[in-house]
Amino acid sequence: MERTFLMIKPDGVQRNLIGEIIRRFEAKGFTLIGLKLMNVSKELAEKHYEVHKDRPFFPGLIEYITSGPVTAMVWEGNGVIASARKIIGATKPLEAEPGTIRGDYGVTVGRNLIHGSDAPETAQTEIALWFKDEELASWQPSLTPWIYE
Ligand code: FUP
Repeated sequence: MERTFLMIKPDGVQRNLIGEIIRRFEAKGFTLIGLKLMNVSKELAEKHYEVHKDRPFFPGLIEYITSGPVTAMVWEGNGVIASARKIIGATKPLEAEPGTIRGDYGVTVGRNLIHGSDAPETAQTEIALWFKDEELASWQPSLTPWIYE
């Protein structure tokens, strides 16, 4: 089963969208296997966004991510990495389709509510960066036979 790392950013938490966002992935049929509300250190934020370290928006991005608690999550399911990216929508919320999280709730790229891993390699790296093995639950919800053939 594939796994991805999702993080509700400080704006999503402050705007009381944690439940609404989790609901969308639950309703789709994916399984929540890791969940924590946490403050993010500058060091962790910089590691997570390392690929962007030379971009002009990097300092503002780090300030935003460390400005208040985030909701770090690991979700499991067939095709969950690409599917979660579709559910999240385009990076710039004004370009994100209505019906996506960013399309429904966001306006600006610097407050785009949620992060989702973009590929299997980044999912693996990000899960290892944010979670210890023992923080992840391995379980099969009773609905699984009604979601997968
Ligand atoms: P995404 O994978 O959709 O989160 O997008 P990126 O990895 O390209 O960007 C990571 C984060 O950098 C975005 F969520 C927001 C921030 N960013 C900006 O603030 N300005 C930009 O021009 C591009 C990205």
